[in-house]
Amino acid sequence: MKSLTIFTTLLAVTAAKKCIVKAPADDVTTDVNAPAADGNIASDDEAANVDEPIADDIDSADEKSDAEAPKGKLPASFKWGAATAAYQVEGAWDTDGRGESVWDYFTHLYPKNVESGDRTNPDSTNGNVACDSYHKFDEDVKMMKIMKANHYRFSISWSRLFPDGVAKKVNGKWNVNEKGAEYYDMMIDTLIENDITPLATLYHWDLPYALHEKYGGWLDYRSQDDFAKYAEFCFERFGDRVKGWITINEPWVNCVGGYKNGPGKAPYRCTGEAPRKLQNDTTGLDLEGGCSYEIGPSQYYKGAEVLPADRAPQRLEEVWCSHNILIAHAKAVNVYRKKFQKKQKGLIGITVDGEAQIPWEDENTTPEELENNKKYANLAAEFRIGWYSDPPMTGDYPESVKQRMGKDMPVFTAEEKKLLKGSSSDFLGWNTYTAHWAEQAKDEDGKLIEPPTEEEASYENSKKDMWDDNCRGRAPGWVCIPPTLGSQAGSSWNTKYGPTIRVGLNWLYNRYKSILKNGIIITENGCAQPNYKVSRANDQVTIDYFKSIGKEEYADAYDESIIEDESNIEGTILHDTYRIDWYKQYLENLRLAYVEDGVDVRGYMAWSLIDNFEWENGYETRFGMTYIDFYNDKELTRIPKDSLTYLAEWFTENVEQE
Ligand code: PNW
Repeated sequence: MKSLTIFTTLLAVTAAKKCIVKAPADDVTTDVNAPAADGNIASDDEAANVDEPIADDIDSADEKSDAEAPKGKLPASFKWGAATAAYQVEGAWDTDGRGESVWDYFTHLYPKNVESGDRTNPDSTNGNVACDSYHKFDEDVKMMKIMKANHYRFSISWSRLFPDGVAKKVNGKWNVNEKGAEYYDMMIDTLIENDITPLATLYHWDLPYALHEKYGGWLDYRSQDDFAKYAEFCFERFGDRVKGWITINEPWVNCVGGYKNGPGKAPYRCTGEAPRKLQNDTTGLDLEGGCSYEIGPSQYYKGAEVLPADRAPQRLEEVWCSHNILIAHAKAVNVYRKKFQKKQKGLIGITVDGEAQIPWEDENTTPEELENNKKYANLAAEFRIGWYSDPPMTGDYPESVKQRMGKDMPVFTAEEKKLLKGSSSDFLGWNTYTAHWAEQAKDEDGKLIEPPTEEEASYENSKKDMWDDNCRGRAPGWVCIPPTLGSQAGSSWNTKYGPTIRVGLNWLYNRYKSILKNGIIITENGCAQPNYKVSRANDQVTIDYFKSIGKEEYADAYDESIIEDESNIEGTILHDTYRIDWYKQYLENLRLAYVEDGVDVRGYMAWSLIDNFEWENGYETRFGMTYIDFYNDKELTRIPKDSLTYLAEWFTENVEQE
């Protein structure tokens, strides 16, 4: 295998500190480069090798023994599996009494907000049928077996259990849609019979539409208690068998995608006064849908002004969505801890997403500038990840975010802080896909932009001096201007750069290791292969850039031969070499984070088990390790891709077998 050099500067390296640390999840004592106190990965000064242990500051005796030592493996207890989400796979949208979620309602209202390759097919722009896992779960289990999964991460559809979103227990009886609950009983039992441990997510973006109509969903503080009640039902009903709970999936994507960057994610709230476009033409492959005004009267917090129903999208919506969702998470955890955890002995945590941040450098970057960019990388990570991961760990938002947001930042009450603090201390879920470069932004004349002053601090100014992206720039339509950090995968926002998982694991672990009891679980990682919509073969600009800084191997460019060929399923779609290389790079970096850096990482869930409804990208972007022909195959036959068996091989070679 071609060796990848981890170059120090990209890892925001500080001086090497060598020490002996106990490997977290087993009894092996491992020689590691200890993570530095500033939140950045600690390594040696010079190049290190991804294939072999980081070696540069290691004396020759160590080098020799490292070279001869068997490759460090992950422990037998390592959680290994794949992930999906209810709305993306289940289908059966109105079967057995299921209620509508915001995804049902808004994809039906604005089908043009979803990409489709066949608009004559009314199910191509929504999750009405999807993979029909509601009826074909046995087929999914077969795929898990091929990859040798010992865990499966799935999500529960809130509106399948409580069609109007409101869970109530009256005289000892829940108002649950029993048929819906039986579906999850069946799933959980089937998994256990197959020696696969269920890892259940309570909320993966499919808010009951009734709550959106009633009070604007996450924009209203009442969502917190409704979520906690729904969670209570799930613990009570399924907690005898489910020992791993994830409260919320990716609050950032849910809130920023749904309440700001519209029309991407339901409920299609867009920043400011973006003009409403009416549902009309449903032909063609584009994204000409609209922002939604359909929303209930909301109060951001108790006692706040009541915002009228059917209003245009407002400033700060995603900030308040995040605030309420984080408190909702903490309230659900509180219910679990108080009523169930002791008896059921499960673990509970949140899953956050966000790019690891790599300080920008080019051939003109001075050492001082690089130091400054490292600071900005940490700052960018605090905004992108810490905003969501700090509250459930430390009980509050990062200082940097509060300072820069000023009076626009919601404030947790003392009681909320208490609930939040340590609410994800059992474990932290992290979904990792891509990395960003970060640096202090410059104006048109090349002068550094200063951070906002105290008076200037606001939502709009909070990041005025910060730049971070995985492309050097963005053209209209959010098209990437190279160079890019890693090669362009099949989604515009996603580039393949394996070290991101190692950098991010170190950042998170350094920040929370005194709080985390059972480490970090990678709850999602994966890619869509470059495809007819998003690809960039022979990316010479990126190759030249990496050459210019002496790190050619990081260009990771590809040629046309790996781009998915729609007319030939037997070709690059099933023989998904780009995806295989993705998993190879990321898993190797995860392994190194564990054996070399001493990061307590306890699991890895690949996204995704099967091709599925990729939100605004519909069925046109495939993240699966299993192919499904959504448009032509009524049976929705599951066909394993090469990556599914590759993962089984990786597991056998790199995880201790019992
Ligand atoms: C995740 N980004 O979404 C979700 O949890 C999955 O449901 C989804 O299918 C998968 O990743 C692939 O998209 C993300 O822009 C969407 O950084 C966008 C981003 C990250 C995660």
